[in-house]
Amino acid sequence: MNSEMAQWRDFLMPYKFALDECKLKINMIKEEAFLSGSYHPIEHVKARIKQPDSILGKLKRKGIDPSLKNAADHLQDVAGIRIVCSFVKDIYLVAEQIEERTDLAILEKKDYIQTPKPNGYQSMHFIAEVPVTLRSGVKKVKVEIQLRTLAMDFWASLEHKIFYKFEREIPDYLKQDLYEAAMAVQVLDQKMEHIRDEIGTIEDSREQILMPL
Ligand code: 0O2
Repeated sequence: MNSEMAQWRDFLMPYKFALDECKLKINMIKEEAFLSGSYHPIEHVKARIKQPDSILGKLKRKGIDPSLKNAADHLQDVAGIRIVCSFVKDIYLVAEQIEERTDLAILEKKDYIQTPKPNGYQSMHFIAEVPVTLRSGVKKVKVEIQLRTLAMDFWASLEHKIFYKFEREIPDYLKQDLYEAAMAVQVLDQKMEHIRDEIGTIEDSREQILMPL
């Protein structure tokens, strides 16, 4: 392994461990609800570490000299975890549980559901700080936690693909279509939540499995 690769490996390692810790905590929220037979608001969870070329590209776009030190100091989303829920209310329920945890610190919260971005993007973002125990001691590592509904996730993943396909310059006619689709996502989320509220709690038909301890 050359020295540049070794530097990246050492840089990314704490982010990987922070992400592992974070996944465990989110899965605990999910499993606790499931195993105790109460309503479980999380559909699925995905995690990713930003690739070196994306890290350097993001620094350059921000007008910051692309170095590992600057990535650690200026980027908050080298490690990212995405929690996808069925309903908007579930997002706020999970967000509350995350904020109440004492094993991570919330440094920042952006509510793009209450105030969507001008392009229509909706999600709740947290920047969390997770303590990671390394051979050299405890390091506090930042992880971006995104919470979305299934419909918001559908929109954001398509918009993301289009954004990259057009090299970050989405043509106006598509911007308009995407904005209209984002408005449709809002309406769909409201309608689905209304239906859910009408019928009351939704029971999960899956068998409850007793986990071996
Ligand atoms: P990628 O490729 O997903 O990693 P900041 O310095 O905090 O003001 P930043 O980091 O852009 O700026 O913060 P923000 O707005 O919280 O966005 C962080 C991430 O949220 C993005 O990471 C995306 O994953 C997602 N995101 C934000 N806005 C949009 C959007 O308009 N559309 C989509 N599809 N995703 C969005 P990256 O590094 O931009 O992208």
